[in-house]
Amino acid sequence: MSARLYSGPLSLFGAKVEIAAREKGIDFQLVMVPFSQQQGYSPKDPEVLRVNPKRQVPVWVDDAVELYDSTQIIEYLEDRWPTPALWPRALAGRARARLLEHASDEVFFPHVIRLMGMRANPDPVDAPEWRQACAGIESYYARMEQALGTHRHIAGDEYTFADIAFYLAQFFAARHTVPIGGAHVNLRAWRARVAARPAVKQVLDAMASYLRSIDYPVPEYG
Ligand SMILES: N[C@@H](CCC(=O)N[C@@H](CS)C(=O)NCC(=O)O)C(=O)O
Repeated sequence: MSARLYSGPLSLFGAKVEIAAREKGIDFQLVMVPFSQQQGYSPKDPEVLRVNPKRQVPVWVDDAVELYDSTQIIEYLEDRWPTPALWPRALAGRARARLLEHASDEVFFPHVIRLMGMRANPDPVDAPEWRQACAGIESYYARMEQALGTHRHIAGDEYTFADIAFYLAQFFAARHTVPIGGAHVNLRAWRARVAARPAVKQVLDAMASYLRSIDYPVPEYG
């Protein structure tokens, strides 16, 4: 049986794995679990419940392994399908790319999650928590703009999992009103470079179609 990836139509972490698997040309089946804006991930997919005690997507199942957590899964994909490599070969570069992938999920994205949580409030823009989350996103953009400099990619010149993670995270930030501003010329050029990759385009186009199908706005993502 071919490998299966359980994901959701608006799952950043599922999309991270899907892009990585497509970049590597892996033969896998994408299973979109039940999801709606109103009900969230309900009912939970039985395979997700069986494999992941955290009851979350993404879940990866193939003949050799059953895995959950996007970072665990991409590490396995890299070991099992090493070409094309999505971590740098050199030790320091590899460590830096891993840290940036982690920071995208655990430092940058939590600000976006805060914005998502406040959207239901009558006037979230007035709340100090809203302004703090926006400031956190903006200061991360400023740091990445500086760090990127003339490099082609987030962790140096090679395209890595760190690019995939941060590309998706900034797309969600843009969806929640904080896109990369025009002053960040390096970051915007990087965003266009990553968006042009066929694997990224395929996954983002599907996410954008889903958003349009439920009448949600789609930010500029190229
Ligand atoms: N750290 C996990 C996060 C996974 C996660 O937050 N998944 C979300 C969708 S993007 C989910 O399944 N949420 C449903 C729930 O928590 O019940 C990863 O990297 O895979």
